[in-house]
Amino acid sequence: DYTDPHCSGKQAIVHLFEWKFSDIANECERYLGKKGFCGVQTSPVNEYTVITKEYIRPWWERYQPVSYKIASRSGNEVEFKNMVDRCKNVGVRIYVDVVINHMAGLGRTGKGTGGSSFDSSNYDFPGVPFSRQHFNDKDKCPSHDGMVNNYGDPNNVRNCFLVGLTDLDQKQEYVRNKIAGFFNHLIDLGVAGFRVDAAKHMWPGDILAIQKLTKNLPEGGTPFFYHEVIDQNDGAIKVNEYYPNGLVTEFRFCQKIAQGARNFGELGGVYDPGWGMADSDHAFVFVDNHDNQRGHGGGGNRVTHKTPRDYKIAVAFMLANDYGFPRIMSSYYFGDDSSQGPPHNSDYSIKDVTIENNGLCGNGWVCEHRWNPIGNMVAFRNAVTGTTKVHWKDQNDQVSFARGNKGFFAMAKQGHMDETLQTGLPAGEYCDLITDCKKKITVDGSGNAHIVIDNSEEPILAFIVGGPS
Ligand code: AAO
Repeated sequence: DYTDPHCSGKQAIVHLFEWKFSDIANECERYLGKKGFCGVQTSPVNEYTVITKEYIRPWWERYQPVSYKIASRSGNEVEFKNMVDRCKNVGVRIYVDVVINHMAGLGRTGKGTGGSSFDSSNYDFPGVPFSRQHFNDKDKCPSHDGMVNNYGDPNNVRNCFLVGLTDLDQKQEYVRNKIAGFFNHLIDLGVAGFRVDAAKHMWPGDILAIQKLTKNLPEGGTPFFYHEVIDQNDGAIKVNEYYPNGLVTEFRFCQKIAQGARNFGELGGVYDPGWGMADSDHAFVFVDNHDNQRGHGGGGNRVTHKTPRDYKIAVAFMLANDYGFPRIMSSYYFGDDSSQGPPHNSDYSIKDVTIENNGLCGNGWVCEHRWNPIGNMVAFRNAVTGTTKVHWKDQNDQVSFARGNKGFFAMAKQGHMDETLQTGLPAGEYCDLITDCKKKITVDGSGNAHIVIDNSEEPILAFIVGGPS
């Protein structure tokens, strides 16, 4: 079952974009474990190009592999293993972003982050090794220049070069075995699954063949796989082609939740099956990702940390809602420059994530996952697993609903909510998760409660059966 994240039924992961392994391990121990996070998605961990030509050390250099050695700006294999173990000890699993569609871009040459030499224009990657014969030939690619340029043609999307990245041929047994060997190595080190980068640009059957060569986890079961496929109803590739392979990213959710956060009247329709969106059991959902928060990968007009109030609303709603498997984005601050890499020291080593007295992060790290309406909603998502939305109410840019008889959620974009609402929950006194219990809510014998939300930066309220008291 490629859709099982192997985290004891927990329901949300966080992408600690560009974090060092040592900081991820610290975060597992000091925050993520306690808050009930299922796991962490890391940035690519295998050796890649060191880009200093047109830009110095952009974040996207990590998407140009040189070998499958674990050697990145986040750390080496020893540090990686230490992180996996320390996180696992507190119930948090590691999912690795794996870049297997291609190797480095044409024209790049030199030594990678692990010291392996390479020469992309000659398709020479001795660190694997891969050579010319392992890459897609121009005669298989129907575009004139060998580049992906027609999203209406699957042969073009999958056999040509994505933005000049040397495209591996996953039909070959040799290539499949090298990739599966990389996955198996990561499994031996204790990871629980993979985000498959650029899955849209590989044939689903080829990816599945690689998944079948991949070993089970030591505790049993196949690893978790989620596939990056940007399907915004604008090309030939559809998310449902990837259902046999596991979960698939649902980028239309990013569009829908952005509209909903801006106009609550649209929140009821964030899952729109008529628009081709993946069913809940296959959808991997997020408000923004490391690409579209900065205009890459079909981005634009997404809600991000740059508008914190809308962002908290969007992510809290995603977690309260009953659609898909959610990933929370955790970013570093950046300006207009969409290539800007992570906070770094003068030698370009990545800066530590520091934690301030207020529990938020310093040194340039945003740490959205530590914002109360985000981090504390993970407990809500876990508590309401298996229930559906009931008692939905939606008027005047205010929304409220219950999840079965397990949790109640409300938020008010405009004005002040002051209403008696049916919560569907057993009588009792409950703690508001968003204010860390500063607000209490009393549910009476008929399930009603008086709900008050002020017009604040965090106009959200949520409580669960079995929550803190
Ligand atoms: C860098 C340089 C390039 C250089 C290259 C090689 O920027 O100039 O040619 O190196 O030297 C990341 C960066 C890239 C970077 C790359 C390698 O984003 O800028 O290139 O690392 O360093 C497509 C893919 C999707 C991909 C996305 C970025 O389908 O898989 O592009 N995402 C992943 C990663 C990403 C990474 C890679 C893949 C590569 O998450 O970080 O790239 O490993 C359409 C299509 C989408 C397509 C987008 C963007 O979107 O549907 O499939 O994504 O275009 O090309 C409307 C539509 C929307 C459409 C959009 C744009 O919004 O609704 O669907 O217009 O037309």
